[in-house]
Amino acid sequence: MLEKLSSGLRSCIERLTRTTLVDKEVVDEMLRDIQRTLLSGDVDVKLVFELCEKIRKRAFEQIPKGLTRKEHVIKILYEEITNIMGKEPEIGMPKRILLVGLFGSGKTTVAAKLARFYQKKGLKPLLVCCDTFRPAAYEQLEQLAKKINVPFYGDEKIKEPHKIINQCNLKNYDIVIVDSSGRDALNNDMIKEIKDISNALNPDEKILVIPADIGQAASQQARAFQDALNITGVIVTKLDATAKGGGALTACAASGATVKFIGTGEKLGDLEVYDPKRFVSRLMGFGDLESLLEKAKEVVKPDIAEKIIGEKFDMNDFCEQIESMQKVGTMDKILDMMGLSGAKIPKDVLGVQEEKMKKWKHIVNSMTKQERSEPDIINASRIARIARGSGSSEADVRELVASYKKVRKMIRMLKPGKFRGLKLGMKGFEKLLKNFRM
Ligand SMILES: Nc1nc2c(ncn2[C@@H]2O[C@H](COP(=O)(O)OP(=O)(O)O)[C@@H](O)[C@H]2O)c(=O)[nH]1
Ligand SMILES: [Mg+2]
Repeated sequence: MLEKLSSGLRSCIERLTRTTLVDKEVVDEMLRDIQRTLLSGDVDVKLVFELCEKIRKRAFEQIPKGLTRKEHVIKILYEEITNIMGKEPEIGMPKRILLVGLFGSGKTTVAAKLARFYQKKGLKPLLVCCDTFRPAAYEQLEQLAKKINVPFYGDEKIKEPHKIINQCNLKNYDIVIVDSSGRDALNNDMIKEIKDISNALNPDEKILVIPADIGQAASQQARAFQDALNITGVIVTKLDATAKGGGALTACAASGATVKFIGTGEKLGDLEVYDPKRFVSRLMGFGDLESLLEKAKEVVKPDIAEKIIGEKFDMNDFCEQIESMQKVGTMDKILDMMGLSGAKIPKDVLGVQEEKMKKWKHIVNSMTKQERSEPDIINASRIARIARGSGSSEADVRELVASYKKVRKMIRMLKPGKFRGLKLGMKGFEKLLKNFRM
């Protein structure tokens, strides 16, 4: 996600960490890099210059006790960038959410993602289709609802969306999420339609859905919807698919709108509560380690990663790890959160399916204790035995062993200075995952 912005910021920090003396010249050079990086990510020019001025001023203020100048500069860089990324939202437990936005912004997808999000919190959501404008809008939401096993309501015969709300029994649900029709632009027709729905629904949240690829134009769009419809927040979607995401997020913040969630992929699990601090620390490659930032000192210390990550990596670790990954998301996302997104993971390992996982579990169960802790001893005759014992084919066993070796190799290659010698054991991995569960 936002690879260019991220790699730009990371290389700034890396260069800074390599410098022995942080003087005015070094800071100026860093700021030039930051400017270039942010501007290429479609962040507003004025915002970028203001940011750099602030950093320049603060860089040579009195350094807090216990920090070096270098650590201090990294810390303010993080703080100021977090600042322009907006405020931490309040998510709460709204009872009725109305989603609005232009064509193709991702409303319908977000409706289903939100339903899944609240469902995971143990609530009973209802999805309602009030998009009477686009053909097949009804089926699209109905299918998504089915996928996540959430009740759905809609009526294809009704052409005035607010009447759908009037007809629908909203009472039996903890949270009602309403999808509405888009337009090419916010026009009077759309405003009236949304006001009518809003009067019928009386939503706690009126959320504007904005696709990240519009970049800094998000600011104008957010303002227009705020003025016309009093929206309570924004969801920025498609952050995975554009380099302009930083522009969109900073533009929303600049317009005064609060970004509540971000959409980071097409799958229904690809929705995150937007937390600017966490977001920026990920971009900057600090991983999601808040504590790490309380004392900027630790930013450049590698032992955090080592501390949270255990000692060994055998077949047991591998299986548990893949299982946990499936609960949380794909491994590239997890590595991204850890600030290790540079690591190349074999594609076939990323997409291990549940079915295969089950099979692999049987296979691992048929291994001896020694085979599990020292997978290198698994030779052809052992493969044949394991296949027989687990009721799978030799090819399956070989595939599992090969995948394990690929991941192990990847982990061993993770040694860009700060993560040297790092081995991903299950204990550390789980500790890490806990941080990311909502
Ligand atoms: N890559 C990516 N695609 C998304 C995301 N959210 C939605 N989409 C895609 O964007 C397209 C339009 O989404 P849809 O929900 O139908 O938009 P709507 O017209 O506002 O209801 C669909 O192809 C979605 O799969 C996202 O976060 N990332
Ligand atoms: Mg739609």
